Amino acid sequence: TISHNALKMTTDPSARLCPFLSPYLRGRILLKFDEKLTLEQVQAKNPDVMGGQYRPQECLPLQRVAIVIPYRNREKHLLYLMEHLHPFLQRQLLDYGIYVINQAGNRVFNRAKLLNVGFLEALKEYNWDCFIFHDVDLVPENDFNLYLCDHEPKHLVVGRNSTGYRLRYKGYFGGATAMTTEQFKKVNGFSNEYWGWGGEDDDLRKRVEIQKMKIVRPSLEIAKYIMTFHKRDQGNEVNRDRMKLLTKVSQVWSKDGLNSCIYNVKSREHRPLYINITVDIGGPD
Ligand code: UD2
Ligand code: MN
Repeated sequence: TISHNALKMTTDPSARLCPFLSPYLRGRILLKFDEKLTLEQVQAKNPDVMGGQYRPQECLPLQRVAIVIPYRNREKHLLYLMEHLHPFLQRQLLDYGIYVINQAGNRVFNRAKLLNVGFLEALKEYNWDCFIFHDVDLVPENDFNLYLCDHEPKHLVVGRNSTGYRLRYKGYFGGATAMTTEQFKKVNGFSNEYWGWGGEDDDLRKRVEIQKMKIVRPSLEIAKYIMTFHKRDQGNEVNRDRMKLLTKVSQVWSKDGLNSCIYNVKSREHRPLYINITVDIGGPD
């Protein structure tokens, strides 16, 4: 389903690179969430998104960006994110695709392993340069928060409404992060061993530090998000092993990650607004 437009454009001498700062950016927007919004309405507003992908025709995008969303049973959050993220990414003039990685069954949730699956599966479809690992319930407020990768791993969520728009703690690396395909391979992706809530984002930060990479962040003014209200989900209870796991990162990172990620894809569908991959990732032993 992926056309080879980008390829054609690179061989076309008249093709021009898209600007780093697109003229369509608007800055901070007051986000509204309409209770009655439907998927059909969001689809109708995004006729140029096809099978979860979009690419501007007017210029050659700077990067091919895959957005990967760990998911189970958060329909409303996904709808709001689709409503806001598509126009946001289009204003940034990106060549992008949105992958929703849906955990099959009722076993304990594993955000990090789902994100590894998304990375591996997305690269089977297209030569993505940049990955944005993105919670389903976070909506960016300001389109100057560019969904592009940097020379170092980039943390996109500096502030959220629910925590007074402040960095939660020094080294915090959760919510939404941008890493190039190379950067993510270098750290062997996320650990697959974090079942339930918490710790997996700190584990990734440690992997980044072990590789002597440095986390960068946009300014607070720009990197603001709304997290739509939610309670802790069933099947995603606090992971009591997380502190213990975090003490072992330097010993296990090279054996636990992309190179040990075992899973079974149940279905892959190019829906109008996103690519849905439903996957069985097993459970803790
Ligand atoms: C924080 C982090 C998140 C992650 C988590 C600990 C922020 C903004 N986010 O989120 O990145 O590190 O702590 O694991 O700091 N999900 C589902 N269905 C479920 C459970 C989870 O779709 O049943 C997905 C969904 O994309 C959600 C994400 O996992 O946004 C993180 O789970 P959460 O929202 O319950 O955790 P939260 O808000 O504490
Ligand atoms: Mn959340």
